[in-house]
Amino acid sequence: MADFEGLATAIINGKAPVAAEITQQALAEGANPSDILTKGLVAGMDVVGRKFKNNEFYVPEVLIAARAMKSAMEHLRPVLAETGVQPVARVAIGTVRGDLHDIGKNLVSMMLEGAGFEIIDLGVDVKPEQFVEAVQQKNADVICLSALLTTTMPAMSDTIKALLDANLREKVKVMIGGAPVTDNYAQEIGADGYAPDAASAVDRAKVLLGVA
Ligand code: B1M
Repeated sequence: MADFEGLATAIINGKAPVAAEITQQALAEGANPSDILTKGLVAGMDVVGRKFKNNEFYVPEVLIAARAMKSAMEHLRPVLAETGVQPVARVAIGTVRGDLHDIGKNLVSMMLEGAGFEIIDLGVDVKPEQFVEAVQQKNADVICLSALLTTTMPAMSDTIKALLDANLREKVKVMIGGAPVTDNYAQEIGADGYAPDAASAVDRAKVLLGVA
C-alpha cells in the first residue's frame, strides 16, 4: 500500500531522494496519482506552509521542502498529465518589470505548486504585456505579481491597466505580494488580493477562486 504519510513526512523534512523513491514506488504499485499528489505532496507542503506562517520554519527549510516536492513531482507530473488530473487552477507568476528579485517569488510558486496549482513561471523583469499574453495564450486563471523595490511597485498597477486594456480583467484574478507591498496598496491599484507570505498566497488564491 502506498506510503502517503511517509511521503508527506519526507516533504516536511526535505528528504528529496526519499520523496522521489516513495513516489516511484507508489506509482509502481498502481496508486492513484491524484492521491499521491493530495495525500502525500500537498499534505506535506500544507504542514510546511503552516510551520512557515508560525515561524517554526524559515526560508531555508521551505526551500529544502520545495526541492523534495520538486523531485517527487518529476515522477508524478508526466503521469498526472497522462491521466488528465486537473490542477486546482493555472497561475502565471512573475517578478514585475524592472525587478530582478526572485527568491520570494520562487517560494510562492513552490507553495502554490505544492497545493496543486499549475504554475507558469514567467521569471523576473516581466513586462505587463507578458502577463497579458499568459492570460490570452495560456489561459491563466490567476496572476501573481511580486515586487521587492518601491520603484517597481508601479509596474503592478501598469499590469492591471494592461489587463483592463486587453478586456481581460474580468477573466483573471490578480494577486500581489513582496516586502514593500501592502493590502492597502492592493486595494488602491485594484488587485483582487494581497498575500504577505508564500503560505498566505495559497490560502488567498483558494479563497479568491472559491476552492478553499
Ligand atoms: Co535587493 N534590495 N536590490 N537584491 N535585496 C532589497 C529588496 C532591499 C530592501 C535592500 C535594502 O536596501 N535594505 C532594497 C529595496 C529598497 C526598496 O526599494 N524598498 C534592495 C535594493 C535597493 C536593490 C538594488 C537596487 C541594489 C543596487 O543595485 N543598488 C538591486 C536592484 C536590482 C533589480 O531588481 N533591478 C538589488 C539587487 C539584489 C540582488 C540581485 C543582489 C539580490 C536578489 C537575488 C535574487 O532574488 N535572485 C538582492 C537581495 C537578495 C535582496 C534582499 C537582501 C533579500 C530579498 C529576499 O530575497 N528576501 C533584500 C533585503 C532584505 O529583505 N533583507 C533586498 C527573502 C524572500 C523570501 O522574501 O522576497 O519578501 P520576499 O518574499 C516573501 C514575501 O514578500 C512574499 O512571500 C515571500 C515568502 O514569504 N512574496 C509574495 C513575495 N512575492 C510575492 C508575490 C505574491 C505573494 C507573496 O503574489 C501573490
